Amino acid sequence: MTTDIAKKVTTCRVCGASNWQDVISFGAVPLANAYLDEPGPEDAYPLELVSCRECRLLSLTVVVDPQVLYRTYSYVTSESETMTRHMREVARLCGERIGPGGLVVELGSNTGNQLQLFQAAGHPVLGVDPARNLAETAAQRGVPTLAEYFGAEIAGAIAAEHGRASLILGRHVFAHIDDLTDVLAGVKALLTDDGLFAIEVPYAVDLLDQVAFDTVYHEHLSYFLISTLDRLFARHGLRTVDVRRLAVHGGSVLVTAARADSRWETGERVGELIAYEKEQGFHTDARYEQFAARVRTTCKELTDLVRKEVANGRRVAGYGASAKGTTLLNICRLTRAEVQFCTDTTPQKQGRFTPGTHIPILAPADVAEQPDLYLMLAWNYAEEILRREAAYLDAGGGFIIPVPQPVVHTRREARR
Ligand code: DWN
Ligand code: ZN
Repeated sequence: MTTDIAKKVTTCRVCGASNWQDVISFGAVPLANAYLDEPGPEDAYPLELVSCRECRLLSLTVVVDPQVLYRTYSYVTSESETMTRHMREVARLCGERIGPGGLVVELGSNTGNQLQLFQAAGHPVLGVDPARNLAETAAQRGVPTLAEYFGAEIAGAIAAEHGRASLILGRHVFAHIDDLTDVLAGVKALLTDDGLFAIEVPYAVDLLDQVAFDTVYHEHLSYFLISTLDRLFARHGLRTVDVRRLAVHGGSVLVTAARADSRWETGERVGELIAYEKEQGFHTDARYEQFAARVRTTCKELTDLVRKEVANGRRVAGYGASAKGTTLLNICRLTRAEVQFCTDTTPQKQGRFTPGTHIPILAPADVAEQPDLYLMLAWNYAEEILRREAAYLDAGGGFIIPVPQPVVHTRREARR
């Protein structure tokens, strides 16, 4: 499908091959963050995963125009305990390596929370984020932010005005970018000779192991293995220096790279994970076939479970109108008939409706009567939410955690 808004992927954005394995097709799905002011007709685009047989990039088959996806963006970096702790850890890990005083540039800097931590440690900072609404909020917080898409041209302009960067950071943004060549050319233009490029991306190993199929939506164009990223960096004159597995967003990796000829040595974890991916079959068609089968099972079990609870007179609502919730509700065909409302702490989402499924989104404080069960659409924060909602659980409430296999958590039991 090629339209003005969605263009078909032909060659692999990492290795240039066009030898794709079809993994799974979810049909046409609306954009994950396109919350509606009123329920009504919406555009939907094919949501299909393919795997490159040359480099094992897992990719969507269409690229939706980033001007449509990101110019105004409703996802605001979470200020939850989990995410705040995590961002401190990222600032510490990266800060330790680059030493004091160097410029830190963040791509997809959202409202500037991460950069504030670098500012507090004495670094000059600059955010780059195409969302004008978010860049404005960041600027009000004292985080200078360019409302632009990062690439070679912008990188040159930044280097000329601010000097070169000791660290270029991109948390959950690299997997959203189609033209990786332009971005990596920008990285090379902007980094100091021994500067570091650090990205945090969902790890394809965790996506498959956790059956986290709901993290597949049009914003996430790529799902990376370390071996795939390593190959990408090498193609562009960079070298992987380190990798750390992280629990955030259902399993992510913080991957650090530097210029191929820089002083940095490559840590052991890089080779270990590359070997692990091979051993575990992530370079074979069979591993992706198995994933597709598990997705179908999880989806069916979840739909059956929710419908059964509703048929038994239980009231079900969604907890967190996340982007992945859009995929989950649409793929499992759960609509307002099953899920009466969703709660979400983000003011920009409240009073609106979920894409495709048209479920009203409420502020948590506006829930008049708690449902019997919450379907946890922000399951990546499950631990924190279960702790925070102790009173609701004590009063007999329950949470359905949808992946890897749907499980109902109540005070009395965890059942399937
Ligand atoms: O890459 C992306 C990731 C990092 O963030 C994006 N493309 C979009 C976004 O994905 P998401 O919307 O699935 O992310 P979250 O952080 O899992 O979203 C959680 C949602 O739930 C937010 O809207 C906030 C809300 N929430 C809530 O209502 N109560 C979250 C928590 C922790 C809560 O207690
Ligand atoms: Zn490839």
